[in-house]
Amino acid sequence: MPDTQTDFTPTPADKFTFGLWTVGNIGRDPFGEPVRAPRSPVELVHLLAEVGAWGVNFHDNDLVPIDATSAERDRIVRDFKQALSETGVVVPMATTNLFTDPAFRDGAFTSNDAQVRAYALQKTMRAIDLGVELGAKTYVFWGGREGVETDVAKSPLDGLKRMRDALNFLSGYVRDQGYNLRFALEPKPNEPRGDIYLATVGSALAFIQTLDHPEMVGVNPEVAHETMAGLNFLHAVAQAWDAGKLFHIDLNDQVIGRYDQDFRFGAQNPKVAFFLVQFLESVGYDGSRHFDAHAYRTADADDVKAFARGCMRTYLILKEKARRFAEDGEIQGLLSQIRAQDAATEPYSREAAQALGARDFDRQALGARGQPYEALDQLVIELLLGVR
Ligand code: GLT
Ligand code: MN
Ligand code: MN
Repeated sequence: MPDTQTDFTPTPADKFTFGLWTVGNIGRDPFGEPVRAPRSPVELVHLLAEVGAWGVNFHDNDLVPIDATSAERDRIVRDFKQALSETGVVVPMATTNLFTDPAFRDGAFTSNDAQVRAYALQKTMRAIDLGVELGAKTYVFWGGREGVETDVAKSPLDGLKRMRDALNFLSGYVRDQGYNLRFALEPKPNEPRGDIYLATVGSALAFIQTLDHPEMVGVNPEVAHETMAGLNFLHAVAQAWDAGKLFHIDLNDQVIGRYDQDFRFGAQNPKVAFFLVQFLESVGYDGSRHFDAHAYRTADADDVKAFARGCMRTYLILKEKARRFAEDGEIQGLLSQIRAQDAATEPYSREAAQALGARDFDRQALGARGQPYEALDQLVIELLLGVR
């Protein structure tokens, strides 16, 4: 039965990555202490290699503690590089922790304190240097603390201006250093701030066009974040792709209306995950498939591996389902039926406008036409449930 296409074993070509903070999550939450022992970056690289991941991503302080001396930094980086070369695990993406330290309690790039903003820029320049040294080509900006609990604290226009100033400064830095690095903004509506600036993928896409170097900056949409906002994740990803801005993606799962859950990919909404995988594979997205998720707090060390394997396996199963969808005669027959009345929209010309103005439409006949979307959707459900 299983052949090379259907044994669901991850390969480097799948570009599956995890952050150190994902498989390294120790299960702390606002109500409870850690439940899992911390593991070193070296141990986590070996764990990722064991489960078959291609790459590892990190925040500066996932690797090097914020208070490390430069000698400690050098030793940590040397050991980490050795683990990478022993395992073949690569570093496609890096980012900065601008949210844990109390200095960032009122934001980093958008703090009301210019010294905090300057410190955040310095910390990010150093973290960019570290990421590039380890091979990162994408640099993520998740502004968890960039926001407010009350709008009396800060004008949202100041928030936007300060974000723009910071990104312009850092684009200048990357260009000046000659780094081959692109930025990916990761929107989120709330948590940990009451309201985070640039709350959705759409907001980020519009904001990017106001930057000094928009060509360097794209987005890193996360399933859970758009879902928290009650939005359709596939539509957000499609818009990013359409704009040439899908530089990275954070895959996980989330129930609408709940706290930020970061569940295993496909754990909650397999149908949503299916259309997402089908989209990424069909358009030819060739970036990392980054699982920004963590195991349930109930998980022990073995269950963390089950979590990581589950993310990748579900992706590959859904990719196989997408292949079957494309080959399913009944599904494709209904799709052709739906598209039978389709034709390209004629571009504007005076003649085209005149012809359209003179055309007769049978409005009642148009309104009387139905579409077999119930039948088609049921076939998708049956495909996903494994009976076709
Ligand atoms: C944090 C957040 C994620 C971001 C990470 C990058 S950190 O865990 O919840 O969505 O991608 O900063
Ligand atoms: Mn998240
Ligand atoms: Mn994320």
